[in-house]
Amino acid sequence: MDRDLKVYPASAHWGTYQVLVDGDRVVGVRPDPGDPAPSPIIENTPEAQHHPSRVERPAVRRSWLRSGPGPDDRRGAPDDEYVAVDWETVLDLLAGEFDRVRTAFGNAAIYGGSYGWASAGRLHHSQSQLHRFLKLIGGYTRSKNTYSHAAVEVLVPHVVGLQGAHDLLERPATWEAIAEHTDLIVTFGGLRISNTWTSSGGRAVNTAEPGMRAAREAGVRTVSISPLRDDTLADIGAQWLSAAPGTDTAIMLALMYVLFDEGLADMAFLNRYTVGAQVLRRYVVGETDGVAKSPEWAADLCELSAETLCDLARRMASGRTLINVGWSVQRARYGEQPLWAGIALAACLGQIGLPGGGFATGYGSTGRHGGGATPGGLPRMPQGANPIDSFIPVARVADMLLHPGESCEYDGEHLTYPDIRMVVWSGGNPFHHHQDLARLTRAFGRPDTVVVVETHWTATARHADIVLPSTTTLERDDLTAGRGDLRLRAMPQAVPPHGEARDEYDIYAALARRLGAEQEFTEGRTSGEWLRHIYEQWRERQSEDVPDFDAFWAAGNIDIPGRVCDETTFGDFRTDPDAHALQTPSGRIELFSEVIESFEYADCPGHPVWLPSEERFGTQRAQRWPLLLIANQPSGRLHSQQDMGAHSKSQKIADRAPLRVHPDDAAERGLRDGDVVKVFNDIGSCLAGVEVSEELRRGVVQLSTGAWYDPSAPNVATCVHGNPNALARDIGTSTLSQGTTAQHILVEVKKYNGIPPAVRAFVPPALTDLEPEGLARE
Ligand SMILES: Nc1nc2c(c(=O)[nH]1)N[C@H]1C(S)=C(S)[C@@H](COP(=O)(O)OP(=O)(O)OC[C@H]3O[C@@H](n4cnc5c(=O)[nH]c(N)nc54)[C@H](O)[C@@H]3O)O[C@H]1N2
Ligand SMILES: Nc1nc2c(c(=O)[nH]1)N[C@H]1C(S)=C(S)[C@@H](COP(=O)(O)OP(=O)(O)OC[C@H]3O[C@@H](n4cnc5c(=O)[nH]c(N)nc54)[C@H](O)[C@@H]3O)O[C@H]1N2
Ligand SMILES: [Mo]
Repeated sequence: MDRDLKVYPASAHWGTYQVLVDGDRVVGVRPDPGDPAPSPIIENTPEAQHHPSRVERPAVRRSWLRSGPGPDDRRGAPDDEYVAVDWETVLDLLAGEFDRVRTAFGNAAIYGGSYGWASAGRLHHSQSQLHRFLKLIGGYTRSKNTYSHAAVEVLVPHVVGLQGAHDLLERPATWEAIAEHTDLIVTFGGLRISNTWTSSGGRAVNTAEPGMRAAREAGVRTVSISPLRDDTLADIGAQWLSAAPGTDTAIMLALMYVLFDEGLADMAFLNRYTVGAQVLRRYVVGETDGVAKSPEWAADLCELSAETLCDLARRMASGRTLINVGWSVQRARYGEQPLWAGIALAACLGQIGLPGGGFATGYGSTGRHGGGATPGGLPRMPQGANPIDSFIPVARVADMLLHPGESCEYDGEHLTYPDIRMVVWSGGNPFHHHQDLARLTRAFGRPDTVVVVETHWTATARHADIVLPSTTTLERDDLTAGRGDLRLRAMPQAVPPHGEARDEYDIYAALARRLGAEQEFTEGRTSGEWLRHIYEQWRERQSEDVPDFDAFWAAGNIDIPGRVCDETTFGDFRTDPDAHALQTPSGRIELFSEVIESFEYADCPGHPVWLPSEERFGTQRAQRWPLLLIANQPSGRLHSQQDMGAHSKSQKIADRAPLRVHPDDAAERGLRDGDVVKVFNDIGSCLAGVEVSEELRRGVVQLSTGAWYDPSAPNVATCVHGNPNALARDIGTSTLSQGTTAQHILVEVKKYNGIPPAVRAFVPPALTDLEPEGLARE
């Protein structure tokens, strides 16, 4: 069968694999023979590559073409029409619009934050191309931090310094070191195996799953604090503590209480390596506010018994313990607190800086954690400087668009939202990733012009005035590696571009030409010449001998030189806290931060505290919306990418995203496997398909992110396909980091009676050819 098929190596954020090509078409995939634990997500690729939802030609919204730039609340209307335009015409139009906006309003009126994961590939990385272009035409308003872990990025540098925060994210101890040294992993948010299938840039081989298994075989025990049993692999035998979501900080404070109370806290460590331990201790034992953060106190909140918490604290103090805070836990209201309390708890145990012990964040969140580090960097497109200093914290995008001129507090800064006239998005899908999607639609109605560069007609593309078709990774030559990866891999083009799709490099080069910045953008190189150039520049920076580009390309991959496999984070600091002082004001771990205290934020004071989120069991809000929806990462794909692919499709129930419901909650509502339900609250609603499951704690329902937003039947639901962000509140973690809080959503669920409307998310909008009267405006 394979005889006539060509086989190409492919790399994606979900790993490296092979695509099977018949003529111009991708007809199959198979795992890379060298990958011990390939991900099933690769199965989505063949269908997604040639799907009717691909953007085939440049398209312009008919009403924008007719009426010109301006606010328009019909952006995103399901019945909106587009006109197909040839490349030269659309590039002229778009260049004219860039010029109009920068001349009339200044470059800060262009929002180019363009958050999103795009595709693997160091040269054709979508945001890198866009940002380089925007910087060269005068700059743009940018976004700071990520949806993934904004609270880590903003809070943790205050607590352990910038380098410390960097090391936690980029150089955590390897799984091998954990296997050798760790007795107990206590992980808040599990170690979700499907999350380790992906990491930015992809990985040459998936080492996380084998690493976890090897650690188990070496005797490492795991306690998983999580609402889902299957957040850990069944066969690593983790103890599952199904705490109420959003109560991790209370649990950690109670564990500290036991350590202080029973004389198990390492006072010598606290004195030598931290500041603020006494402030924290007084708070924990109740001297500050009259509330002892005892196990009994926490038990009411987290719904684990006081005894369980006492036992856990003693176990943690009796051996080498690694505390891991998954990123989900901070993707919630007051998400800074479980991070800070987790660091404080690890400090009380006195094991920070010991191999296999201390604090970590991100094991089980991506495949990269525990797989080594590449401090020598990777090949990259030069980025240049942004002449404009306007920015927003990334998850405040709807606020910015809706409230120009209003202020936003963030990490000690007073920001003023710019008046955005033009939004340019490439390589991201805000109608996947942002919260309160109906509100986001209103926000997208405000600018004069919205431009989206996409491979597919996502909901975001359907909110754009100008849609430009991008090639996929299978349609261009590139190279990739993830951070900490074993090998740099060639990604040769496997099939011709779909329709009229172009590489983004060529799109921005053509726009730069029209805007007088061509030479600066291209530096006289084609994309093929750039590929060679960024490789050779990287090669020169390496201290070891590395093959030249031609040898690399012919070999298909090379080992990445200078990889390090760390045993521990903060090892040097522990050895000598003066010579290796942290980059904090005190040089120590700040369990109390004068800087944060000085901001006077009620939602993030100067030391870790219990702040009760509304989005929790037992709150007033929960009386109306009694089920806590966990909007975690999908196991069937990366975010919204390739949602139409075979593997993702195989998980749908009645064409919709699967909603897992505990048997008792299902019985109370008369729900059975396969039912279509409406999930709703005061923000919005969506339809989903029921899967009754004992893998979750009672009261929790799970609806992973990434079903393409489908607002085509607004009388039935905000989204008929099952995107949880139709129901998520658009509110920041706190004033400090303003991260997204979308992991937790209080909802109610009821059976949908009757025939549910068809899912139309993957049906592209009506596209007609430009009429003879052309571009004349009414
Ligand atoms: N409720 C809730 N919401 C969440 C989360 C959550 O836990 N709960 N998690 C959040 C997190 S951690 C993240 S990181 C975000 C992720 O949000 P996003 O990163 O925005 O999600 P993706 O689906 O990966 O979007 C990438 C888009 O880029 C497009 N694309 C791929 N390759 C190319 C290319 O080469 N060129 C161009 N132009 N486009 C390309 C894809 O078609 C896709 O539409 O979601 C966040 N949203
Ligand atoms: N297959 C796949 N893998 C992915 C992604 C994807 O889209 N698909 N996205 C990638 C990205 S961009 C990121 S940032 C990471 C995110 O990595 P994480 O944030 O770690 O992943 P999530 O799946 O959102 O959450 C993991 C688990 O945390 C648990 N949890 C939720 N709330 C709480 C809580 O309050 N307390 C406790 N103790 N546990 C809780 C849930 O049961 C959930 O399954 O994943 C990456 N990996
Ligand atoms: Mo993320």
